[in-house]
Amino acid sequence: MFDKILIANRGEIALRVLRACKELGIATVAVHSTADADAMHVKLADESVCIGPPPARESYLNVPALLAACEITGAEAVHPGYGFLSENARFAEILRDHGVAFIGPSPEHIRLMGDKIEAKRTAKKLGIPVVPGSDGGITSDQEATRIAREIGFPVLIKAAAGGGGRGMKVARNEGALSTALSTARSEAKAAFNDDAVYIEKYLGHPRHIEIQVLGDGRGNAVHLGERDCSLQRRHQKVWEETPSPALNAEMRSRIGETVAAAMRELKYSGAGTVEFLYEDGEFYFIEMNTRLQVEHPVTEMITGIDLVNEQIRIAAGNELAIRQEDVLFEGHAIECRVNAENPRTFAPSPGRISYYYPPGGLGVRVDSAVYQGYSIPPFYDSLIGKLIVHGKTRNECLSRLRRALDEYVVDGIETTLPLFRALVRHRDIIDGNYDIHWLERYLSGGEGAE
Ligand code: MV4
Repeated sequence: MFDKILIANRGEIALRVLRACKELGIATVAVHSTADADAMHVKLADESVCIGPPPARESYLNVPALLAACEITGAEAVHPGYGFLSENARFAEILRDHGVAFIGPSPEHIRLMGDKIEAKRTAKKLGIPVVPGSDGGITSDQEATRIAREIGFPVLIKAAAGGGGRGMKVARNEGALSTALSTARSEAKAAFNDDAVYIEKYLGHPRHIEIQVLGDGRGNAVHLGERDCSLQRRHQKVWEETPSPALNAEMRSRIGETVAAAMRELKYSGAGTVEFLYEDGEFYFIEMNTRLQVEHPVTEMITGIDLVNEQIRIAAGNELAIRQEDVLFEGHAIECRVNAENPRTFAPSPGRISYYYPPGGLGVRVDSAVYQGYSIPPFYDSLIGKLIVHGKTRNECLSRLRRALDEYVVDGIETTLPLFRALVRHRDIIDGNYDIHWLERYLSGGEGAE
């Protein structure tokens, strides 16, 4: 096992990793920008290193500075958290070349899944159901037309280097196809310096359901069930829950087992998430994320498995200790992402937290790195805390969430707490009756928050 881990991140996820390290008896190194000198992850770590000025490009994404921090402190491994360098294959490779372990999958698997065309081709080959569409990149208007006629309109043009919703164009009919294709191509070139695009059947009203996996790189892998992340705004998830209100135990184990078998064949190492669109009873693979995700706590709440602890043990070379039959799903969990934003306009609201009182009690977990008197810097994402609630049933979970949201006080800045207080009382949410478009429709409908 490692003696010392460097955490190449900030905020609540840096704290999440710190906590796992402490429980494993591993010393921790925090890194921070000059804007984060007062951050909680710096206070709680055994050691800290300032790695640069506020812009992430010059600090949290500064690979030479991170390597130097490893060298100075003698850290044997790096946990990247999510975002920043967590899915950067080159970073994982550079660490390997410097004899530092990357707590995540191999550079090869990160690279493979980073190319959405290759990822889809791999998924299909491994027996995972995919969205009907082109088998690879589209090279001409004629090819696009042929495939679009085959699968039927509307179709969606996606960038190979995209993901997370960037660089997508819908074509509703044959007349719109050529323009959609060239627009998608030039946007992809501008955004990712890669104009490769592919084409898919456009699904009109899906849910976003993702499967959590753990693999040890030796052909052992398990799935930890699904998360329903359909409630999102502009490709930012807002609310995640497990189990999905749309699935039963049999559907869960069917898709879960399909994904786990694929990960065994891939010899996947570490934590990963396989994303699907789910519509009319069918799953369609869209992407795989080769990192720990923001919403991982809901999976932890219903399985009792510490995902970060498992990531660290796997990166240290240990065989997966969990067998599929040992994974039990108990109760229901919901996560609300509380942002420092106006709850109607979503304009960022950085500044000083004058009063802070997080909720507590049975089944309530708050993953946050803020504290009373802390000033949220304007340079990074606006997530200030994740409220995660567990209950025996979905209804118990919702009642507990209503109670916890009413207890939560954050003064001095605007937060999205009022939005959640409204959502948790909305009939469609109570009924679990929502798809990927529900929240944006709700927000534009003028129902407003509160
Ligand atoms: C789609 C789709 C409909 N049909 N693919 C957006 C993010 C990226 N991961 C994939 N995305 C979508 N892919 C087909 N064939 C609709 C979306 C989509 C979406 C997906 C998940 C969660 C929220 C979304 C919001 C808008 C569009």
